[in-house]
Amino acid sequence: MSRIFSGVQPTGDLHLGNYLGAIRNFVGLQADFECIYCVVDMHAITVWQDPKQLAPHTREVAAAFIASGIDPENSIIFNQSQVTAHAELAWVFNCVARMGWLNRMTQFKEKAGKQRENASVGLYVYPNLMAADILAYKATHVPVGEDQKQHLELTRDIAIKFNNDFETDCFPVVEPLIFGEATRVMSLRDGTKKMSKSDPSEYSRINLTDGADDIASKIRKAKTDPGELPGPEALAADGLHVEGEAEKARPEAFNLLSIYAALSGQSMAVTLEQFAGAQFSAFKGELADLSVAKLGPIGEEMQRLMASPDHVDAVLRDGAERAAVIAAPVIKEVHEIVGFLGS
Ligand code: AQP
Repeated sequence: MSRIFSGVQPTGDLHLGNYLGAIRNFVGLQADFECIYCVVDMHAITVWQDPKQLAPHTREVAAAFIASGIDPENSIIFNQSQVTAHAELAWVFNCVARMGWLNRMTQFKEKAGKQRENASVGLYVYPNLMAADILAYKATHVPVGEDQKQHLELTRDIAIKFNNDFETDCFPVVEPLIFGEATRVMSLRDGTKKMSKSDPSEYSRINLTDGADDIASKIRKAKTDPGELPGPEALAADGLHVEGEAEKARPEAFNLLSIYAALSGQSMAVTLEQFAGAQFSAFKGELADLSVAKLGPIGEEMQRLMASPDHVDAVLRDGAERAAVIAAPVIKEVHEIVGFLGS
């Protein structure tokens, strides 16, 4: 059976982008794959995290996984720092990956920004740890949002170089799984920036734990433009996606429409047909109702789970034990291949 690995960082309030770009897709994969879903707390500390908040944030991601429909009996849910294989393999990959490869990573450039000299070394080698997360389990498929595609390509490069350098077929070449509508959800305040946990504006994102009033008010205040809603004429020749120039001209409008399409489960073409020529005020009302209907039950279940931290911690402990059993022979194999004495 093919194996899935994916992770979410416990860096703050989980939002609609994390849900539509990642967590929602994790749920459906359980029927066809052996799934390992990780709360990547070691990735989180590549930028400063308040130690008092890291554990509650870790539980929040685990709660979001379970509340969204990931079954901890079948799938493995755990936090990364409980399984030492991630750090061990990441060191080996630090010695396989090339500086030139990491220098090309756009996420580092975006996150480090003008503070490059002051960024942590961990942030720079973040993609090597991500490769270790995936390959410690020899996962074959990785569901990610569009924004993580470049890191996944680096994982493939590391696997290929490791196999070539050591003349082995130890690691599989992983495939990204990128899903349908709204794989990149943008900020509600600026349609050119991705919706993100670390955006200082609460109004830039819909949190999974937001109540109905907050969801409605954030959508009501979402940035739009003075026009009416576009129709199917905005579609590209493939009839499926929005044409690039049209999207660039009205990023906020298309972001809200693609959120509607993703939450309703209908295509962008049908959504454009439905709202062609409508006023934003009417559309926003429908989007708010749909968002509350889809996210409300998940948020309530998350709150219920987070009120029982012992239960969530037990799920994470059990998952870590099961994950460690899968990773142990892979680490042993890597030690032997590299030539470490005492393997
Ligand atoms: N805006 C987004 N649209 C679609 N998918 C998204 N993801 C994140 N933001 C969006 C997907 O969520 C998964 C988990 O992301 P992460 O928490 O590991 O890291 P991130 O991509 O850095 O997420 P954030 O929210 O932007 O966090 P911060 O602010 O801490 O950096 C990934 O699969 C990602 O693609």
